[in-house]
Amino acid sequence: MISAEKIPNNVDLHMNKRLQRALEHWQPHYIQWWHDMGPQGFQHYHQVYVRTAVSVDPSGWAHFEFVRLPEYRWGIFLADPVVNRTIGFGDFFGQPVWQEVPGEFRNQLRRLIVTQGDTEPASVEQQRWLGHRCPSLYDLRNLFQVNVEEGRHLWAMVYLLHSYFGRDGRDEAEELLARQSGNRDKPRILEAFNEPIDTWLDFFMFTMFTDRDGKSQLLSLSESSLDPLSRTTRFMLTEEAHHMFVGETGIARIVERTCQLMKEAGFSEDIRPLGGIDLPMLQKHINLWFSLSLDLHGNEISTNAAAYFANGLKGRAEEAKWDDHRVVDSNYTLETVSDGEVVSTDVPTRNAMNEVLRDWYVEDCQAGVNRWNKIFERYGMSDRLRLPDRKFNRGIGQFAGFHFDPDGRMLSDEEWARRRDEWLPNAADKAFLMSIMNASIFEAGRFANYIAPPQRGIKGTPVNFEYVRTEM
Ligand code: BYC
Repeated sequence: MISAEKIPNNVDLHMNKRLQRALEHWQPHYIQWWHDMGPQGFQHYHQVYVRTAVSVDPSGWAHFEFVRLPEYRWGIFLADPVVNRTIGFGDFFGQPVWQEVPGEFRNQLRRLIVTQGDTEPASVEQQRWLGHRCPSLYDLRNLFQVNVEEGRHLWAMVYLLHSYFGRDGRDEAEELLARQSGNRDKPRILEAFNEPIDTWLDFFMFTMFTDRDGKSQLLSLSESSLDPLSRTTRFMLTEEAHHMFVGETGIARIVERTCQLMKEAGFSEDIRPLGGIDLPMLQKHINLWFSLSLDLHGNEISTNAAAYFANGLKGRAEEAKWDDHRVVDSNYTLETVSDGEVVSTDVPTRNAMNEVLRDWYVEDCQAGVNRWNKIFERYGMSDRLRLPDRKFNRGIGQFAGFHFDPDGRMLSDEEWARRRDEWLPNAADKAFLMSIMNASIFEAGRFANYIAPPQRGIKGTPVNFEYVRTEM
């Protein structure tokens, strides 16, 4: 039985019989999915110190407690309504926002919500074995926090599907539990969500770069003229911030430890014999996850994106910062490939909305990389990490099917095949990472050799707090 008391919410679930009935059917399937595809080996005998959203006001929503993961209280929350909110962009600019889905935009909106929803369980699936190689209890707890919140983000999208899309929505909600990351017959929709995440370096890069795509996409959806979508995604963004914190500080702690080990090794780069993660390895993983996450923004030139913008369904990040909200007759200059050469092309800006959002994303990533580079400065080292050119290693869009080096120089197929391993992780890199992550560290306050401890614990707890407890 669905009990509104057990499901924290601010959508009057106790009065909404239709939603209760839909959830009654879906929720047991969700729990089964969590058991089958959620964190493996940590479902029954572990209590995890996690935060649960219990309301949307700043003081109430971050409630911390020890819970068994399958008993986490996944809830449904919308950010508070903005009084007299009007549509902020596109052809309907200035009109009141919609509280219901207009029939003519039903398919487009459903597609956006399903695509967003699909990524959430996908990421949990990708990360489900990581607990067995955790670098510390602190990191294990952070992994599970991210996982349960991705689960909640799935609930958020399912709430919209159940409430606004009738039978189709209920079918789509079931499908969200049926597709599986990496499954050949029923893969997840977007490619980066079918890549395995089996090392902690990949996990931190994923939460840095791919969750940041989550941030840019959620920011653009939070501008939507469909008010419930806007309010749902606005609240999701508050949780997303912690996921990026996990990624950015995770890599920062690895960089810190790498600098320490390089110093110990007499400023040699070769710290693999000391069990450390060397700089080329870090750079290769940046190259991989940044390029995969660039792909998630879609094609540079997209009539889908133009239609989403025109209809007010999906805007730009921080739309209020722009002067022109209709964008009817401006052009955007972007790079494409023509006759085997990179050329500049002007396209109507509406058709370039995926690229406009990608610009925002690249800038936000660059700021994070700059913060990592400060660590080298602190150690008096001249090494630096960097983002590759956005044409590098692309599988979606104008540059898919061509090869570029990290500086954006076009390469022949042969040159790419010869040099690929300089820029992207290969099997030997993976094997090395697995070798230094072959055991989990479950001792409170201890950290794997390749990563520095964090500066502080979660919610004022000491770093040696027992964040995950085993019950016998
Ligand atoms: N992989 O016109 P285009 C997150 C398809 S992450 C495979 O560019 P559009 C999170 C596309 O479907 C954020 N296929 O498409 C992070 C289309 O197919 P059809 C997720 C792709 O629609 C970490 C065709 O190519 N949120 O939250 O303008 C952990 C034409 O492309 C890909 C969203 O995605 C790809 N990467 O743009 C947990 C927001 N890219 O119709 C969670 C909602 C494109 O020709 N989604 N295609 O068969 C959207 O805004 C848009 O659907 C996209 C694509 C930006 C993804």
